[in-house]
Amino acid sequence: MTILGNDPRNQPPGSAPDPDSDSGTDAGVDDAVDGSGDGKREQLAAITRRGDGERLTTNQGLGIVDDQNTLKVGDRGPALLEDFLLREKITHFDHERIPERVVHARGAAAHGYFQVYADQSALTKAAFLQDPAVRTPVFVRFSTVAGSRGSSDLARDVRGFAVKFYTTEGNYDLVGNNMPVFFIQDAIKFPDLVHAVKPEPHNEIPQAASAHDTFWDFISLMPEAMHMVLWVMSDRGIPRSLRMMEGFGVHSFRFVTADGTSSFVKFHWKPLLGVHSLIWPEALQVSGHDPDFHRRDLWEAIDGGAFPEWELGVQVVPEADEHRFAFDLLDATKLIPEELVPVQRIGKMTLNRNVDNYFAETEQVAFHAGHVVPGIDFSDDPLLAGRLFSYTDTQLLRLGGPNFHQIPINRPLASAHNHQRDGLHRQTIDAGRVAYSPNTLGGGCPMQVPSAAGGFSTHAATVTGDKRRRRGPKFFDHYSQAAMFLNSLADWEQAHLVAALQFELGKVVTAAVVERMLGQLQQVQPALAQRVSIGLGIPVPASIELPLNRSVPEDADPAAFASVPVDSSLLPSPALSMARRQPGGIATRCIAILAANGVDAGSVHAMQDALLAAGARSKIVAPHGGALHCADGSSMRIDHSLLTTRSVMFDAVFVAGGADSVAELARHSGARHFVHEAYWHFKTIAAVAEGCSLVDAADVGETLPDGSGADPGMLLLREGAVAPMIDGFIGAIGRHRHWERERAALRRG
Ligand code: HDE
Repeated sequence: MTILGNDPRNQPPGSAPDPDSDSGTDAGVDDAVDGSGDGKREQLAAITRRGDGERLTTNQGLGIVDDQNTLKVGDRGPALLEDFLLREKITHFDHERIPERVVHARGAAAHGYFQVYADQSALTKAAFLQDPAVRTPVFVRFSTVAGSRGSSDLARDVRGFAVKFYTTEGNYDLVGNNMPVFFIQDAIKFPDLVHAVKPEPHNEIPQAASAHDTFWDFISLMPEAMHMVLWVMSDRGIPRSLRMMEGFGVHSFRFVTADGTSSFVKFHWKPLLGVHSLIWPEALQVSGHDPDFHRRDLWEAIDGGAFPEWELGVQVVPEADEHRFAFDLLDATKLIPEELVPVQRIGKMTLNRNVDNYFAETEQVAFHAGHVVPGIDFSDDPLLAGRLFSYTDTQLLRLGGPNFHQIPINRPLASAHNHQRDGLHRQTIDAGRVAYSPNTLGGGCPMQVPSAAGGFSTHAATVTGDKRRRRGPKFFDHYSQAAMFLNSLADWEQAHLVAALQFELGKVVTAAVVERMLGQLQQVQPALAQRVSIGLGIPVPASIELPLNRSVPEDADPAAFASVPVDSSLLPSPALSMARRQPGGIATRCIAILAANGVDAGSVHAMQDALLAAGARSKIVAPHGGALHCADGSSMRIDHSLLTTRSVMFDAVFVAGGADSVAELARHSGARHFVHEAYWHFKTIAAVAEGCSLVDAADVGETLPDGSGADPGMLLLREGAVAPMIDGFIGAIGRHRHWERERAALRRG
C-alpha cells in the first residue's frame, strides 16, 4: 500500500485509504491527536530511519559487499559504466540540494508544544485555544532574512519566527518576525525590497548585510520603511539568542467566535528569558568566531534540558473600534502601542526537542501565512494579501511540486481527505475510482464539513468601494511611529541605533543616497539626523528634495497628498524598549571561568555550584587544552583553551584565585585581552584573591571609566573566599550588561 518499502517503520502513518470512503486519504493520523503534545513526535518517529545495526544496501534494498571501490578492469582501471552501485550513489549525491528559500534561507528549528492558559472561546473558536489540558505540538523555525543558507547567524537583520501548530483542526502557521512592523505596506513592493537588500546582482556582494548602496538607495526612497528601519538598526537586529527574542505576527488578523463575532488581533510571543541583544562590535567578532552562534545556542539549550519558553500574547480590538486609532490597523508599518491596547498573555509555548535531521525537518518545513484554522481569519492588510499567494508558490519551486504537504514535517495530524491527486513525489496511494465532487459512487465522500462541525468558513465581512490602486489615507503617516519608537528607547539603545546607522550609511559609496537618508531621518527627528551625520562627517543638508512618495497614485488629487499626516497623540511606549523587558535571572547564561595550572580549585567549585544552582552554565577557559593541575593536587577538566574561544562567547567572566594560575594568566596576552574585551562589551567581571591581579593587568578598573562612581559590573574580592561575592555576581549578570559603563565612557570621550 505504500511506496516506502516493507519495513513497517517506513510506512507513512495513515496512508491506508479511509475504509468508509471511496476516496484517497492524505496522511491523516487521527490517533496522533491525543492532546499530549506528542502526536507529531510519534508520527515522525514512525517514519524515521536509523542505520544502527542495519546492513548497507542500495535504495532497492540490495545488500552491498564493497562500498570502497568502483568496479574496474584490473586493479588500475579503467572504471566500468556498468557499475550501478557507483551510479546510484553519485546520482543521488548530485541531486541532494534543493533551492534555498529566496528569503529566510538560513534557519534553525525545534519541536515543542503549546498550551493555552484558559478557555479563549470569548475571543475565538480556534480549538487549540480552548482547553488548558491540551498540548498542541508545534514546530518553530527561526531565521535571518537576507543571508544565504551558509551565512552567519550574526548579521544585522530581521529574524523570522515561524510557528507551525499541528492542531486537531489542521495545521495553523503563525509566520512572524522578531519585529512588530514591516518595511513596506503593500506586497507589490516586496520583490523590490528583497532585490535591494540581497547581495548586489552584478558581483553578489555583500553577503547577509544591508550595509550597501542598493539597500539604502531603495530605503531612502521609501518613507514608509522608516519605522521598520529604526527597528532593524536598533539592537533588536542582533539578538543575544533566538531564545531571547520577542515574536510578532505583524499583521492584524481576525479572531472569530462560535457565534460569528469577529475582532482584530495582533499576535505576540514574549520570551520568558527576557529580550536581550548583543552589541555590534561583539556581533562582528562572534560572527568570525562562531557563525553558528544562534543555532548552537538553541541546540545546546534544548539538548541540555533548558527548554526555551514564550508566552503567546494577543492585542484584541473589537471590530467597532477599527477606525478608532490615528493609524490604520491594516497598515503593517504600524504597531498598536501596548499602552493603548494591552497584550493579554493567553498561553505558553515550550521548545523541548531538537530535530533528528536538519534537511528533512528544518529545510523541508513549509510555512504559509494562509494556513489558518476555524476561529482565525485574515484582515484586509494589503501586505498580507500578497503573502497568501506567495507561500504556496514558493514551496512549489523549492520543494519540487504540489505534494510538499505530504513531506513528513508538513503533514497535519488531523486527517486530510480530498480529491487532489497525483503530481510529483505523491506519498499516498489514493485508492478508489472517485476523485471528484459531487459524486454518488463514493457515497458523496469526502463530504463538506459544516462550520458547526468544525469546518472553516470565511468571516462574512462587508466590503464596498471602487476597484483601484490606492492606500488608505492614514497609511501616509510614515514618521510618527518611527519617532515614537526612537523616543521609547533608553539612552544606550538610542546610542546603539545611531552607531548602527553611522556604520551602515558609512558603507554606502553614493553620496546622494546618504544625503537622502539624512533627509529622511530629519523627518523622523532632527536630532537623530544630526547625531548620525556627525559620525558620517557629512552635514545634514539644509534642504533636501525628498523623493515623491512613490505610493501616491497618478490619478489622485495632489492636494490630498500635499501634507503628511502626523499622529501627535503618540507618547513614548515603554514596552518597546528592551531595557524594560529584562526580568533579571541568569538562567542559561554562560560564564567563563579563567584558570591555569595552580588554580584554587575551591573557589572554582564554589562558583560553578552557585551558577549551576541559578540555572547558568560555566566553562573553564585556560591557556591550553586538556586538564589543569590545581593547587590542592586535584585536576580539573578544561572546556576551552584561550586559542579556541573568546570572551564574546560568554555573558560574564570569573577569575579564580591561585598564585601560580594567575601569574600564568597575567603573562598571557590572550587572557588579559579576554578580560579587557569583556569589560568593553559591558559585561560583569568578578575575581577573587590573586585573580584580581589579572583584572588589574587587563587595564580595567572598579570605577566607571570617567571616575564618576563604582562600576556595578566589577566585583573584585581581593582577600578571602569566594562565598560573599556570589550573590552579587549573579545579580550583576542578571542585569545583562552594565550600560552605565558605556555611558561613562561616552562622557569621558
Ligand atoms: Fe515572508 N516569505 N513574505 N514575511 N516570511 C517567505 O516563503 C513573502 C513577510 C516570513 O522559516 C517565503 O517558504 C511576501 C512578513 C518568515 O520557512 C516567501 C511578503 C513577515 C519566513 C515569502 C512577505 C514574513 C518567510 C520564502 C510580502 C512577518 C520564513 C520561503 C507580501 C510577518 C519561514 C518561504 C520559514 C518566508 C514571501 C512578508 C515572515 C517567498 C511575498 C511581513 C518568518 O514565500
